[in-house]
Amino acid sequence: MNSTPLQQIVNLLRQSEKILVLGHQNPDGDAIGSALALLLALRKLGKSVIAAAADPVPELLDFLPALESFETTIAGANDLIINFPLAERASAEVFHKIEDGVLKISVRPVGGAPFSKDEIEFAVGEADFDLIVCVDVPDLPQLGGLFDANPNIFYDIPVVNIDHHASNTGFGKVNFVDTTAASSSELVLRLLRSLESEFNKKLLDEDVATLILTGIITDTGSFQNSNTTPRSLELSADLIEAGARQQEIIRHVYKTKQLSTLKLWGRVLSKIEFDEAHRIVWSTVTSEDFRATEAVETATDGLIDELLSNAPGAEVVLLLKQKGATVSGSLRTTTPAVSANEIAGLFGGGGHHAAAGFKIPNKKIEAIEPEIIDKIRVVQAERLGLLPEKIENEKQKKDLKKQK
Ligand SMILES: [Mn+2]
Repeated sequence: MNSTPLQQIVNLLRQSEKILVLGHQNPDGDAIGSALALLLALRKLGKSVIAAAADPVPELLDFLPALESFETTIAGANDLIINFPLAERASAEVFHKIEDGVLKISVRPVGGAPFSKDEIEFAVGEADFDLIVCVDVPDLPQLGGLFDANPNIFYDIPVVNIDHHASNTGFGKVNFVDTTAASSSELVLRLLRSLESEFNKKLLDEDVATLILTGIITDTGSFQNSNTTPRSLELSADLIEAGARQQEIIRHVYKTKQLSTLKLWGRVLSKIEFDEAHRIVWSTVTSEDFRATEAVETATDGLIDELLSNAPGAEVVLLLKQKGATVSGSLRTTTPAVSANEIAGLFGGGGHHAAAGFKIPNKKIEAIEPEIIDKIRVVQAERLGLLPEKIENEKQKKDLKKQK
């Protein structure tokens, strides 16, 4: 086949009627914006579309259009589903145990009468799709619970892979992967333009434009990160012309913060550390920070960009977060000479050249922070030509700078 990935995707979408659009777990503005923009556009073409990611939409993004169509589960092909119509009951609790080789499920009404046998309906789950489109997903395990619950559908149903991560594994039947794009949303916009000319139908309305612009704005840190390209600015101008609600996006994503979030950011920014010689800036969010401020986990969204803007002279910016038993790291680099993707790779992670991340299970930040910083120091020392025993010496450091 000598057609481009974009043409192949257009053909697959033309042939498909029931389409599943998936974003990565812990979905961000780019994953959600891409998925919902595609969902709205494909529905305009008469397709039946479901969009999903393994985790709910962060509170920050609850202004986005079409959110009611964003699911956190898809019915598995092997699932037996039991429906309990709530009727007058407020809610219900579910308990289960396995006893003598029998799975026993109890359903207890909350407020209202007990359930009776004849109220209950049985159904069989079926993953009834003829095409899967993954957006902003570097590899299938990044789909999280959606992949774990339905691994077979990714072999039975053709998969389209639309992404911009440098670490993308090319897992699709068709791979539209462009690592020079600042966001997956930009790639979705290019796809929508192809679909518009192919079907001779306008797909880019105000809601679709707002969703795509959200992806671009969140992945470029509102055009502040070094991954911002002339193309992302051009496309954003087109989107605003098409009616994208840029002020609404900025207001929700950057200007509205809960008190608990401000307290958390204050704590994290007050313990910011700067290794001037190695040009590394970092800070940490410990379990104690979350506990003391009562902030939710998503309160750290955007915090790495705040570190970045508070770190002139830094080439590597790192934020370490404790999430349960796991330490997760977000990395940004400010010069093309240092790859965030490569540094994240030292810790089993990956991402883009200027932005990447990693996860280290079963560790406490306090225990692992020095080791992580030391490894990054080694990378920087090598690149900057620093000799380990001399870096504490201010004078020599300045001399080194002069020589550059
Ligand atoms: Mn992205």
